Amino acid sequence: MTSLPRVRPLRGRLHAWRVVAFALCGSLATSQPSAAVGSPGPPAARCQRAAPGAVVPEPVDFRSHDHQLVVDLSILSDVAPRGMPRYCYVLPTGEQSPTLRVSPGDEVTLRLRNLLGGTAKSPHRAIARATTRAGDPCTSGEMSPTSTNLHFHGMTVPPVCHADEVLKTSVQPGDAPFEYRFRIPDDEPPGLYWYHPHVHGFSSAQVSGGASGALVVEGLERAVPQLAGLPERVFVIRDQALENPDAPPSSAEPVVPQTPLDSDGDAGNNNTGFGKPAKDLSVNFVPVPYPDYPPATIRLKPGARQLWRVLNAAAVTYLHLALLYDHEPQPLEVVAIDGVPVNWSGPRAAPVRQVDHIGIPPGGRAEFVVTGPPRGVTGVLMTRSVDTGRGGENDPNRALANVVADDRARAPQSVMPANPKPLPPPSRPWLGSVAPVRERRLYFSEAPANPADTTSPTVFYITEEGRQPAAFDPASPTPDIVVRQGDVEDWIIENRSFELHAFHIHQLHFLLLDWFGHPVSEPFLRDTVNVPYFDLHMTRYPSVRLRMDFRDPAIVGTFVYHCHLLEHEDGGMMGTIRVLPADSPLASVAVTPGAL
Ligand SMILES: [Cu+2]
Repeated sequence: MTSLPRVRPLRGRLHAWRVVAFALCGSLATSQPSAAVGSPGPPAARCQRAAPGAVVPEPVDFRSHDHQLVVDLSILSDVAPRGMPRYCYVLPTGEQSPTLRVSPGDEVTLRLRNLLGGTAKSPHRAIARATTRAGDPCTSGEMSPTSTNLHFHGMTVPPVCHADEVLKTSVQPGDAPFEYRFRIPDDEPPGLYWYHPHVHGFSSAQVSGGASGALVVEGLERAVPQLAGLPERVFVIRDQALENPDAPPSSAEPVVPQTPLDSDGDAGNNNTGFGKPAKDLSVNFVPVPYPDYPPATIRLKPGARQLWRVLNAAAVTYLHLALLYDHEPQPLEVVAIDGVPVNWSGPRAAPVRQVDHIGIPPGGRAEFVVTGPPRGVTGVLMTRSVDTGRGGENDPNRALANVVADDRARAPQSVMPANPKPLPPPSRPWLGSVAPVRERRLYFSEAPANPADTTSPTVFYITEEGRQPAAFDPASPTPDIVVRQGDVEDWIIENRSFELHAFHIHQLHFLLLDWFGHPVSEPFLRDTVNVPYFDLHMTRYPSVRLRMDFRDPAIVGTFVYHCHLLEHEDGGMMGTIRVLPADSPLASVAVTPGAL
């Protein structure tokens, strides 16, 4: 799988890692009253979480009606019993993190109320405090522990206030509910997207505290007819600070070297597949804490086939999923990546890609069909270890959930429509067949804040070749990159650091052309991709080549690209891009040394 980090095989019973060319290497009514949140309740009970081992609940579905989705969400925070901050999105009816379900052409009205209480801490507060102009939430740019906003990850929605703008939009506690209103584009690929806060300096704290939810653009069965009539369910996998940071690893694990902490205080990669992880994981808020990883519980009728829509909403943790029955990896029939059907390039592409493991970087999504275990067999959904580099976090092997064959298992709450109409043909030529007008080279790098003190905090950069590395500056009025709407560019993203990074850009999808020197031919698009880490034995920096699509006439304005490991983004690894109107003079587009 080309966009995956290189991965160690599990000891013993799993098949050896193979290089795979395919780069996978009860609903509520809308129109809730807007002011119905009322008293948020006692602080310790605002963001309820399940007990370890619990049956994985499905997030409540919140569907559009008559092409309108109207939803009131409040963001709350509290402190868990062991002192960790929690965040949650709550409906007026009390459910957390609803799955918003829309169709192309629908109008979304989302009223966000900020009820944060000020429990967040960020090591990057000094950076984030650079601009403060409180008042109008569209222009304030306030970035503080209690500021918040929303990003609709993957959606091709305009980068303007009230739609999907995160550079200036900031909602404070006490503000009136802030209204997001936008139309789902007619050509939005059907699949799994998500929403989360995007306040620079505080994204990691809020997201790892639990502020995230799924957004489904309906119609995947229109691209993949094999899905017609299939039950489907959403799994949101989050990470959070360790519940038991001082515990030794389970005695069932081999003894491995002590992991050093990285500059963020996370357990560093020990390159064994075992030992203390950087973060705990949860599955739809059912925690699976270190050191014993008590699996959550997923029940299916024996042999039942379901579409699983899996979102990696972790702030820093890479997922590498496998489904084992009697220790044997089971086929995962992948139908969409990052909200895009795997046959998006056209009818000649296969609608289903079969793999037996799949990597998902932070921010990424994978949608695949599984077949439940036969009667009498209990399977396990696990995440295998990911080698994040000598400078990366420790992402060891661990179970996520037992997958139990149960004749009495409840049917999932959602079923794919039975008689799908085919999707209309795309409005623009396939991105892979469009010649780029320009090539740029960008690179990830890291450096200690004080060059004379290698133990000082790490500053994170993403820089266009030819410019000086500089941490993201929210006060800067000058975009880092300027392009023209209508253009297609190739971007080479290099990694000059010793850890994995995940490149993400707002407002558009891109085509992966080359991963770590290997040309790939993917008939689908992504919005988040791994960039392999550098190590001293390498003779050149690892890179990916991406074809960037600025043809969408709705995407004009200024937005961001960044690493989706949110500790890195908060620490400076973000840049701005301005897409000028198509008729702008060419001279206004910065042409870099790598231009074609
Ligand atoms: Cu990163």
